[in-house]
Amino acid sequence: MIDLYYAPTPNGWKVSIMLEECGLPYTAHFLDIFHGAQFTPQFLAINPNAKMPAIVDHDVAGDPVPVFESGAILWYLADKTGRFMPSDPLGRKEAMEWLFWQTGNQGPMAGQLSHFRMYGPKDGQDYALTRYRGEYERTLAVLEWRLRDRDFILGEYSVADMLSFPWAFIAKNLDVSLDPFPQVQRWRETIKNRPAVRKAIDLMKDRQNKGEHNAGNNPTLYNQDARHLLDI
Ligand SMILES: N[C@@H](CCC(=O)N[C@@H](CS)C(=O)NCC(=O)O)C(=O)O
Repeated sequence: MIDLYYAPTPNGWKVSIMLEECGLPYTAHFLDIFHGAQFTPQFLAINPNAKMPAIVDHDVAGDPVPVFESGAILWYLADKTGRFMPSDPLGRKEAMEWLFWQTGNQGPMAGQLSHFRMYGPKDGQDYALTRYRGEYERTLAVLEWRLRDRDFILGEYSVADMLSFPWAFIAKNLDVSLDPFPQVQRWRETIKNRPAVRKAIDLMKDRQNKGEHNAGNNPTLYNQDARHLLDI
């Protein structure tokens, strides 16, 4: 059994998608990041970065294994199951490139765009919105190029797609049109219609933040600094 610490966001979906695709038994626990559940000593022992998603794998010889960071979790699960990851050295190299690309580029840029567009203060943020919309669109263009001559990022459906799909899935919420990105649209549609993906995205749907928690009213989530960790 695997414990999944989760909230229904694009970063959370990456892991629920992989668990559903692999058919692994798991128990999903809502991590209430809106009210500070990420800062308990118990959770910090699982993820010292105080964010979800994270998992604890009990299906191992010896002590349970905690894993944090979505990219590392998908890599770990791919190794554990032997699925959704090429096995040859060059294929694994490409998988690693796209994994680092997602977690170092698309994820942070989309995350900041989402923050300033959906949860940030409404005044005085023109530059932030322009900057992060431009960077997010740039990452869509990277995917557009990559998908011009293959069905999925690594050719076959893999962890690379599961990591990059969620932030492309919510483009409309980020006020970004996918019209200039026909390959991304085609790829997004194919992945969206996979039964495992639909199930994963519906997980705890009723707990989604539709804007009720924002920078104006929730300093636990949106105005963090070092003290959030040092004062524990
Ligand atoms: N790089 C991390 C990002 C995780 C992340 O940003 N999680 C957010 C929700 S989408 C979170 O837990 N926020 C709580 C907080 O910032 O206190 C990953 O890919 O796992």
